[in-house]
Amino acid sequence: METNEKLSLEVLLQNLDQYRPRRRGWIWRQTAAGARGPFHYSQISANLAQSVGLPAAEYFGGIDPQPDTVITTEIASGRFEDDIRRMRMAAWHGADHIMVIRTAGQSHFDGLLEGTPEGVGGVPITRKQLRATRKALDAIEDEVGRPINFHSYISGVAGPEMAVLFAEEGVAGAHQDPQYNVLYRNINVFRSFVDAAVAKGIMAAEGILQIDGAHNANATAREAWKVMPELLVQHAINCAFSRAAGMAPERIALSTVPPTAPPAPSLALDLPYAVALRELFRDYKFRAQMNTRYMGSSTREATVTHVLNLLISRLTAVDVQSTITPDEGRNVPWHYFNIQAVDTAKQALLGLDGLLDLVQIKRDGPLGDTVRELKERAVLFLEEILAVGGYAQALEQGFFVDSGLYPERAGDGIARSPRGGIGADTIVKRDPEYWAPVCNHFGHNTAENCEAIGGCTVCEPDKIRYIDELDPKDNVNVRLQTAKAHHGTMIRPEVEWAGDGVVVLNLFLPTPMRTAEAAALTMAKTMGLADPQVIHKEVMHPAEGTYVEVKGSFVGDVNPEELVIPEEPRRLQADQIRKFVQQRKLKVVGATVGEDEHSVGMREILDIKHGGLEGFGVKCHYLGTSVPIEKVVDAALEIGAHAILISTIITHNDVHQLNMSKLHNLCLEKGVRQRLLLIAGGTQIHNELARSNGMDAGFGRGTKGIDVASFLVQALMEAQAYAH
Ligand code: Z97
Repeated sequence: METNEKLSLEVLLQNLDQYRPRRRGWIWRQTAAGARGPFHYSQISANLAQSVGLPAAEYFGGIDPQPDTVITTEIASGRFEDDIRRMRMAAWHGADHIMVIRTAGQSHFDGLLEGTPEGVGGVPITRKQLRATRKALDAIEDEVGRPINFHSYISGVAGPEMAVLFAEEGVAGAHQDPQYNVLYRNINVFRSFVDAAVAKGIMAAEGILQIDGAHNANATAREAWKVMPELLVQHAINCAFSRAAGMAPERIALSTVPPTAPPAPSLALDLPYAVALRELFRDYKFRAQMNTRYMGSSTREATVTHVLNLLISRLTAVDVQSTITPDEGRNVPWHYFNIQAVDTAKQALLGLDGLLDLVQIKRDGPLGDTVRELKERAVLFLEEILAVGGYAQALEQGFFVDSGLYPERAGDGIARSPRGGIGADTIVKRDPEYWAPVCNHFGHNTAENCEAIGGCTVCEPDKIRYIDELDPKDNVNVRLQTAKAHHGTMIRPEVEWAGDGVVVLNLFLPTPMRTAEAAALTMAKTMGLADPQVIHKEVMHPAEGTYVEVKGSFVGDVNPEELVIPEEPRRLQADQIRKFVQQRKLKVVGATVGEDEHSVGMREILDIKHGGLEGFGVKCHYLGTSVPIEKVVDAALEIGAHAILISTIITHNDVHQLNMSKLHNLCLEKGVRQRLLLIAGGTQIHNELARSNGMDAGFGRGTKGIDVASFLVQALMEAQAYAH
């Protein structure tokens, strides 16, 4: 795959029947503490071969250190052909754990599907979709030079089949927790645990990392900060059950979540919880996810919560850092929010590098007391489960997802009958003659391994029957054709699917909220956006105004062939400029010329404070405003300047053009034009205009000191090369 070429879906979809995953099982990052640019880091891993660094990296020589923690992105557009492009962007920003959530609950499917149907609720997990995605990830990991863990969910009554499919197709991580099925998907409790044993046995054999589902209690409970004892209990149940099914502790990751978020005093509640959890489950891995329960539609607020959660990750332990997107609270996550959330994690983890070498968690005082109390509450909870007769009875009595702080009960828990639910009464006793279809099957198998059946599909992938598509109308080829017919090579904005046209407007409207909302929608329609919807609003003041975000679809297209793209000015690196300036001892003279009293523009370009030429070491002689052209040239000659910078704002009767020409001609007359670079600036100036009036360059609105400095250095370098 070429860096400057788009991923080709056509190539990707070819010969999928012959595709085999290049490896199986989960891969961790290796800590590689050391220097990156001017700094030393203690919690980083190897650099990527190619990547996109944080925006501020430009001040530090373009470094892009990678934290030691695996970083997750959750992709959920519902169309794998679009997800794949997003994965590539995420990997370049530092994600190496790609979780694909289906927009339809996968557990609502009672069996495995083939092909890539979209149906009503998004593409379900299918072999074709897994293969195409894993194949794309192979190419992406070659590009970034780091293994990428591909992840999905093993849930529902087809869980065991899904586990086999994942093993066959090289899926490296999966959510698996029988409690999830029971509580949130109303699957019969016995069926769920039997299925889980089978799925976990296969996951264990393949080295697939498991993430549990405890965090869902926090995401669901009414007063979610009170479920802390229960979260500990849910983790304990899944860990113990997983160990019994043959999983190694280093392949079991607890899905941890700080239970609350500001305006709650979150650290005081979340940090003791995190400490208690890590102490109780020392042998296990931690997948840290941000709090999603108290997330609304403000991306700013969600990002702050995420960063506070990242602080807890660095204060305790984290092996996998999740990055829920900051728009999770209001819609299906969008491309750029996935990437921004990965950057938020990378940025905060790097910023907090070595935190525990600097500060210590204070055990005596409120933290230690709460840690002890939480553990006691959790142990009492487990004892009560035993006292009422076991898990099924506790479930029936609504012990779980109750919003009381245990042992209090609010009576709002999820109650499930052990005799009810999906798949009730479907468990049959295994025949003494049972032959398991695949190796590492949980429980009794007449054959020791698959040799007796001539190899299973996990060991002999050629035995897999690959079905490309089942539905001639609902499949990826049709979707790609439709997208192409609609958009071809035209450019359209997108946030989720190719050519969806979705854009967001940010508006401040000086009216109360209700009026602002209606006005924003009218404005979006006037701008030509289809289906406008208000996706976020915030009162700035009840009377003075409201901030509104509106999404809508841009229905036009832009033809890239017809675009007039101005030549990109070449900007040099600040260090490169500084070095050259120092060697050549660059001097310039600057003035606002003619009868022009404007001074701000020229001074911004010269002064050190806002990144002007002085900051690069250029000696600047500023002559003031309304300076005659003759005086500017004389001053330049007197100090031996390399360049003259004139500023001209007033354009009445084309005086700006006259002044530029005058400067050029005077330098010619004096025979010094060759040794002086002439530069003009001002709001009405642009490069072509300046050059047509004898200048070497012209700079207009938005110019920064570095633009002028880059030009100066490049022009002098070229002159030097020419002279040689
Ligand atoms: C997370 N942001 O990263 P279905 N099993 C478990 C789960 O937690 C889930 C599923 C299966 C979240 C991801 C919530 N978790 C979303 C233990 C879902 C998948 O089979 O599609 O219904 O659910 O944990």
